[in-house]
Amino acid sequence: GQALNVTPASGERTMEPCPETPPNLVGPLHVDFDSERSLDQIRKEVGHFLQEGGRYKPQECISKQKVAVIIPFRNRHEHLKHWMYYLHPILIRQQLDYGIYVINQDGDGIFNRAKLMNAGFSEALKQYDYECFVFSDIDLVPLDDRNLYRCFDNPRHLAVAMDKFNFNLPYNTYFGGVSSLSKQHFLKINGFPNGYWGWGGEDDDIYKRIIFRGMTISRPDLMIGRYKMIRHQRDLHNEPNPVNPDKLQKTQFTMDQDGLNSLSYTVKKIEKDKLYTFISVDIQAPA
Ligand code: UDH
Ligand code: NGS
Repeated sequence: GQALNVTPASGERTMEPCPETPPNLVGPLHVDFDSERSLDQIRKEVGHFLQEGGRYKPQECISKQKVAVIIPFRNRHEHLKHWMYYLHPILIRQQLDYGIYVINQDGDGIFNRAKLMNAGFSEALKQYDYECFVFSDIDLVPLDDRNLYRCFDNPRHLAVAMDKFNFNLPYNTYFGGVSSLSKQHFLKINGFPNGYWGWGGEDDDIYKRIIFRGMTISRPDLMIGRYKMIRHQRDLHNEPNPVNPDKLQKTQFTMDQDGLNSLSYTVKKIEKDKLYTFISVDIQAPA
């Protein structure tokens, strides 16, 4: 039918939904981790677009989705700077209504990536009515801004072509690095497992949860899904845990008891930086 263009009253502007494809994307990006960047410099360069706590919302249109980016974290401050420097401009060009949540594991106990992401989901929802959750490692920067940090009809795996895997998937069911799930998807799988302490397997468990709940994996193509990883040594207190792979045999039976419905942690501190909200959580880690 005929579009009725009602002239807005003086000073008022009618806000349209943002276009399906953001108009300002540039495609392939140059990314390097050589430069020394200070947080202050980055706050100056990208901070003026942001609200306290690493929040952004486009002025020109209404975003399609409210997106919380959840980053499991401990002692990777160098990586944090690179991530903020590259990701904020990308997410702004993608016209997202977004917030960045760095979920810091308090203490020196064994690291638990999936439990931190569960805590991040819960904490982000206390801050804003998010409908989409992007879970990202701190050491992964996309090499193409057409890789949209939003949610799709099915849970999405975004980091499909990492440089360390020769810009390919290491195996077909790989779900590590960066992924997105809508609030609905996340609730449908009872969140992520809490019992994967140390390195390995939690991403495979999440993959299985998704399949067992009748969903499939959405992915960008291998050109758009390219990533550069920041090289690093193995962290302390995150050794490969030999009991983790065995857990994967039981996911189908344990997923209803282990997840969002059994999540327990305490918040130690919430700090709102210009570039991110930093939430320190005690996740009751074994020494
Ligand atoms: N993470 C932290 N601090 C830690 C451990 C993990 O912030 O101490 C977070 C961080 O977001 C990281 C993610 O959890 O990107 C995944 O952990 P990881 O980077 O240790 O996993 P990855 O498989 O590396 O990338 C494993 C060690 C490889 C050593 C290779 C030596 N050349
Ligand atoms: C698998 C791990 C995953 C891990 C993937 C890639 O073996 O958690 O390797 O690891 N699964 C298990 O341990 C059961 S990587 O090459 O990045 O070190 O993500």
